Amino acid sequence: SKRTPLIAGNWKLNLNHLQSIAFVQKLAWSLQDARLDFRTVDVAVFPPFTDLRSVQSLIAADHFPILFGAQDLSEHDSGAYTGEISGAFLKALDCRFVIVGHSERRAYHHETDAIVGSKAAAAIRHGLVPVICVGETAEDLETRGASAVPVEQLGVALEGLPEGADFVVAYEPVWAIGSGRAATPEQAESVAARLREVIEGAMGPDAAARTRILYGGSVKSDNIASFLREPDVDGALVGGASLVVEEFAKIARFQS
Ligand code: G2H
Repeated sequence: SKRTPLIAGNWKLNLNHLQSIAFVQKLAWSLQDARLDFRTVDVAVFPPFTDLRSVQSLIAADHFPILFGAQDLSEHDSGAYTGEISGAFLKALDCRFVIVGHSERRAYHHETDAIVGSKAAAAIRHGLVPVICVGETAEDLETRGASAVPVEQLGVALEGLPEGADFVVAYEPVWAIGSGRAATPEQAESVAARLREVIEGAMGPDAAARTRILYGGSVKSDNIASFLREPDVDGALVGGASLVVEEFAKIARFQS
């Protein structure tokens, strides 16, 4: 595809700020030793908020070609919202990306499609690239098929985005997350292709051609290449396997 693949490591609630420095350093060295051509793939990590400053400093000091982002943001820009982190704060830390609407936040923090849409809009407002997560549960899959819920979720999330907005979509079937049971490449492709149509309908053909759609859910070094061979899958959002340096480095090197 004409789109540069994106390999994104979602650390979730793992690695404190000290561990994050050692991890990113080892990852960068491993990728440099392997002579990864960073012009052919974007590699990004998504640490907890409290790690971002350390990761930013390390990457800037050593000129590591690794991108980073946060796992969530507030839909608000400032004010009396105890415990929240705004897009402006993330931008000030040089975050490129921010994940919005991960299924764990939808499930445990009651984030609705509308909230996820507001968060995506907040990200854009602050010059961040939202990684908009969508995906069906096992029950959705049984009752409505694979694509109905992700299509609905993405439709709502795109409603508030301005024309020309730069965003990424991550298709993560909930039944495949952390379960060791990844979707097949064919399943991922069929939903990704539908999501690309949703992007085209909402944002136009240029956006549809340009926007990266990732697959997420039990991605590992031994299945990554099969997903990336699909025409509408442009990368992966990786959880568990992103926490082991050599494994994540292998995933980033899926082309070699
Ligand atoms: C899905 C994925 C990363 P895992 O949540 O976002 O996690 O790779 O552990 O299934």
